[in-house]
Amino acid sequence: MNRKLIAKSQNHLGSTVPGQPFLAQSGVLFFSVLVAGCGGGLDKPEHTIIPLPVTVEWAVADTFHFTEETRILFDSTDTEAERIGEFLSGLIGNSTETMPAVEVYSTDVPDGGIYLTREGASPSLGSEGYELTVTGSQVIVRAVEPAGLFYGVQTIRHLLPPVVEYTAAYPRPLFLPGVHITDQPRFQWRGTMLDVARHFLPLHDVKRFIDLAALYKLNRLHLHLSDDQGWRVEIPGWPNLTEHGGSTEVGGGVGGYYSTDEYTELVEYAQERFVTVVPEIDIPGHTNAALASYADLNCDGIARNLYIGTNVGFSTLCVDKDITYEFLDDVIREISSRTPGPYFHVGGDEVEELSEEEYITFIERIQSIVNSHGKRMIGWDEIALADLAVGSVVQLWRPYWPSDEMEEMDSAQAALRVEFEAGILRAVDAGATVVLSPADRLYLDMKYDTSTVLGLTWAGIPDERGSYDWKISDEFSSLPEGAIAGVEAPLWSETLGTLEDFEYMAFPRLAGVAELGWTSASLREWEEYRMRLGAQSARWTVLGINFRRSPLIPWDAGPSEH
Ligand code: TNX
Repeated sequence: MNRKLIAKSQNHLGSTVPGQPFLAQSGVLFFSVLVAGCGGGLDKPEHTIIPLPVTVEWAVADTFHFTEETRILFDSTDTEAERIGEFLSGLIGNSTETMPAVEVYSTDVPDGGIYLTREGASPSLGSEGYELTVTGSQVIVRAVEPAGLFYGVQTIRHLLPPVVEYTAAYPRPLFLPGVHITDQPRFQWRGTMLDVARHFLPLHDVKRFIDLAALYKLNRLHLHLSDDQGWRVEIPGWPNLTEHGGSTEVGGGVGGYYSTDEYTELVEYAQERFVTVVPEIDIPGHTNAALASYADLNCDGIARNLYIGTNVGFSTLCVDKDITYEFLDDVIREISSRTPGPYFHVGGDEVEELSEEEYITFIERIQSIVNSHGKRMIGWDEIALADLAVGSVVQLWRPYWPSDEMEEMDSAQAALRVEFEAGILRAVDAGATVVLSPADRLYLDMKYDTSTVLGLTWAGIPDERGSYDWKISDEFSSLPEGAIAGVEAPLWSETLGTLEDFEYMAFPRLAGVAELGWTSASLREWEEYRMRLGAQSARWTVLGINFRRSPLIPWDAGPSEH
């Protein structure tokens, strides 16, 4: 298909309808007739940008060609824009003969200029939005904050061919189609979680995961740093935690941990990609690795054996001992001091060895410790039992939210759901916000289908469509919109041993979660999305991602230009 046909289909749509860039009903029909010839619906996506931007207007007569004269420009005081410009220059340099120079902007954007600027950006773009304008002679990215410039550059990346992702053997011509995009996310929390406790991932693997998350404009990386099977971050003064507690993992393999320097390196690496690390130390349960490392943390004073199985619920810190709180104060202070983001995750899930009263008292005490170190507490949804402070965050994970299915449930199960909802709403009333990670939709460790070898099934088998094709505000209609901080897809690793395993469970679903968090429900449409998703395969292949070639997705789909 040549560009003229796209032009025609666009002309037929007329100027872009705000909030509905190209999915106007008639447009889809006309487009599919032109492209597919007959039958079958949409055969080629119009572009391959994920998450889908708010508005995309093509200026098809214009094409910006990268040449030896191409320069990336930034305002003299904007060091962040310079850094983002260097990133873009590196991408372009991968496939052209010369890397574009990154230079201070002086007067007018010259022909061949790519200008990254915070001047003149509309405040309505918010802290992560951007405006991208590509004409025949210039590219301009405007944003209020550096994050927006970074996301504008990620969109440019999606408009460029996959060859920019690696050092090409020989130079190739590169160009960008003429376009005007305005874009900003629906939710401020667009996250994923790595369970490095059940199986440890070395630093470079986590960095790679951060790179892949940033490509899809995800902005939170929750790290599950401790569990029964392993303690994964060094705490000064408590060396046994990592030396002994970090020495193994599920199945008995060699574990590992991040030194304080490595952890610092990781959070900085993430921050440079506008990803906030959310460290989790799961307490009071899921603590066998700590209980094996220090006998004093146990009520009976006897150190536990290391644990390499996958049961949950059997361990707890001794909530009656002072040393428990001295220990936790050290842990929370040390990690918080190395974490630039505002959150500290305390886990709080699946505690079977404490009474409800003991649990509540513990969580409230920990909340004040977290706050005393300048952080906001976040925890799994069980923490809603406690009195939460304004600014605390509840991460909803249990698939217990009331739904239509309740009509078929017995009354005890239905009552449990009503109570669950009431608990979360009570926390919201107290000033907490909610991150949505409903396990039946967003748990990336759930199998894709019954034949998937890796993964678990306890919450369901959400395939690519199941995790993407739902409306947050319909399913969680009783939650005030302002109370929903966003979405996060956890990747638990009981069954995942290597980065390849992690990638297989995350891709393609993580791209869908990114779009769920970024793009309004009114713009998302499964049939159109699966075309854009299919078109990621070329980029994922050159990036070496071990993704699942799901039968639901047309993997060879791609706009014919690139
Ligand atoms: C539940 S989600 C857990 C984890 C498991 C996961 C496996 C949550 C707060 N607890 O301990 O790893 O299920 O899917």
